[in-house]
Amino acid sequence: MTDKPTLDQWAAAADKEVKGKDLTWQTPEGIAVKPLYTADDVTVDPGLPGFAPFTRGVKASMYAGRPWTIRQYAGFSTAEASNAFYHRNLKAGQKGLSVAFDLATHRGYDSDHPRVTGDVGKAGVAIDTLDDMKILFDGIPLDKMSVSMTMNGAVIPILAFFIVAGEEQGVDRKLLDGTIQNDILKEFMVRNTYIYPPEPSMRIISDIFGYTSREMPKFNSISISGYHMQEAGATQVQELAFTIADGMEYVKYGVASGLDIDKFAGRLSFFFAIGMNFFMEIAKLRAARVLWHRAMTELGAKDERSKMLRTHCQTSGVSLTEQDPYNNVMRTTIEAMAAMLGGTQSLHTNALDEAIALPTDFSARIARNTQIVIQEETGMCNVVDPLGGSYYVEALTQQLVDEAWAIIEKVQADGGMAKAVAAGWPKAMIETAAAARQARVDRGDDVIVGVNKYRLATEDLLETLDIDNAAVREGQIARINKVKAERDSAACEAALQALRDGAAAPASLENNLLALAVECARARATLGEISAAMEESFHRYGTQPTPVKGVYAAPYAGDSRWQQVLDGVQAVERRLGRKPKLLVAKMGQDGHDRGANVIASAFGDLGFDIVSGPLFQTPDETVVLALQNDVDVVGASSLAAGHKTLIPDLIAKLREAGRTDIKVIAGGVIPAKDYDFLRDAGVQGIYGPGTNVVEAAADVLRLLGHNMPP
Ligand code: 3CP
Repeated sequence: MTDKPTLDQWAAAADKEVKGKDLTWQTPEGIAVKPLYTADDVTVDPGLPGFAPFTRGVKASMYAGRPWTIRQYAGFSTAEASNAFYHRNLKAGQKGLSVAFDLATHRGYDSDHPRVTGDVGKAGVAIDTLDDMKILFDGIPLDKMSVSMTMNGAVIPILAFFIVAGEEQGVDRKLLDGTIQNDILKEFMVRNTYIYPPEPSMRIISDIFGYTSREMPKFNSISISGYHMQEAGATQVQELAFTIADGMEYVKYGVASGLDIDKFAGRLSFFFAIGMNFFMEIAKLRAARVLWHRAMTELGAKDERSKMLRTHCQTSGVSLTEQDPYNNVMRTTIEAMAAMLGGTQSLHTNALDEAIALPTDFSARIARNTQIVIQEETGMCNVVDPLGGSYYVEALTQQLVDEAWAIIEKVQADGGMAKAVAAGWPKAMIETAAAARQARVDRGDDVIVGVNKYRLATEDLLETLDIDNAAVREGQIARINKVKAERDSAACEAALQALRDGAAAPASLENNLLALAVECARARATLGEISAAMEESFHRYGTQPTPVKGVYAAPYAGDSRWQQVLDGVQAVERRLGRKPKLLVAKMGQDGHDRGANVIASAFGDLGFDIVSGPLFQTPDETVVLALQNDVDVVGASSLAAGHKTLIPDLIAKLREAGRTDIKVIAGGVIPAKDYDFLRDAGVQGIYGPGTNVVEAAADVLRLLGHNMPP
């Protein structure tokens, strides 16, 4: 009988095979992943599923008892169109609903508001009135179907409409089942669909906790979201740490508002992104449960249900590519498997065209069937936590717990997440990670198949969905006018006045903003009116972007192409007598600023003078900023489908101002089929997803008359 080989013998054998090459992989979170894990690496017993700290899952039987909810996030144009889409999907095997609202709704504007002409019905459904909400759920019993609503800014009017829509369906509030995202801290950090400043926004959340814990015991009052952090470029450790820290902050506010922790904590839920780092994502969900259990124990929860982290997951949008888009089906499948192996409660799988447009019926079917195939064909659901006990997964889980807890402790030492967000360091950490990732991709260090490796010489055009935004807006405005004409205006005004008074007064049971807004919804006030009533006391919040410096440039030290572009910028500078000036503009209600910030950072590192425009500008405001700063180029970043309305408008206004010399370029999520339209409108450079930023800068230099070599 031969002796059992030792670890040293294995190391020697492996070393010989690879001729001494170091096989340790440094992940973006700075974790050194070894090529082999053994029992020696497992330091903590993960216990059993259904028992604290729930490392192996929140239910004892997990998917063997009930598979996760197939919950596809969707909504577009009108309530009628979205309702029809939901019915088709439910018939085809989807199990729960998840509503996407348009950005006008998110930001508390009715569709007739002049600031939102480019946003209505794009990237989600327009909801202005209770009538819209009733149509959205027509034929969908709100006591039987669990409905998730991704809403953070205009959370009070949307939840009020939902409650009254249920009421008018004859559903008792106690039976309303679902989730509202209601997670404002991450909006200030990464997603930017806030309306009010942080302090009143936190009051809104406590008021919702208070109302739902009394009136809607089955409803999940928040979905504490790391998803958008990862989308904005956060590493998995950052996503994990800041999400748990956000959750702790909400619990502290709830308790400070007078609520008993165990009365509301059981209905807090979570939401994570699942990207391509397969085992890291599995370990992340397991680590999240351990961390939440620990955090809630520290915060004084007694009931085990208060300490149980239940989560929704969505496969990663940023991992999808516009190039060779059928690869996205494989990416999403791998990510869906990570989500289920990590033990998610609910899952959205992205459609293959989701990097560039809203899903079509075809792409939505493939996305949904990705989950159905895993659930019904593979046998994967029959064993609880099948990776439990994997040396690698257990070791990684523990490592993530430790790394994330260190950040959580730093947040706590700084006075909690609200203070950390106000200080800005979590956002800066995420933006630094995003710029570093972009540089790794542009340099080819991180491979993206079909983008920076194995790129196709010619791409087939994919059929994508287009929304006739003008028609949707007209229809919405007609309905708003009809509702206003038919309602009892005195009763509506009285309800709105009570809400105004409630917002002006300190938080209390009588001044619960959701309860007051439910009265407004019953009286047929619009979403914009309800939001404006609170805005009178709370005011509207705005922030100024501050791009990070030097992070994008760092890995390019000694790179010859980088130097060529740097030289080009300097040549243009000599000719102009000043640095070339780029205004990075964000128009419309689209708050996705990762792309704009990465461009501002990278172009700044290359020597451009950058003007970072504030979020939510109108084309008029952007022109004023361009003229005031006398820029050479305006780069419009668009990720929410407003490009066909807002960018041509901007160019027209620049022409009116006699500044046809200012070049306009566009970047972001812009489908290839819109390129000709934009070029005809005067756009001189278009940079879609997968653009190499250094090459984009070279292109801009050409636009500025520099003879830039290819
Ligand atoms: C579950 N149940 C079980 C078992 N498993 N019972 C017995 N045996 C089992 N094995 C029970 C649960 O206890 C629960 O009942 C019921 O079945 C439903 O299960 P669940 O796990 O609670 O699932 P679900 O209702 O789907 O709720 C999932 C969570 C919820 C809790 C995560 O918050 C949710 O649906 N979130 C979705 C969030 C979402 O869709 N977000 C979209 C973001 P009880 O309740 O009675 O216990 S889209 C954003 C996109 C980017 C952007 O923002 O722009």
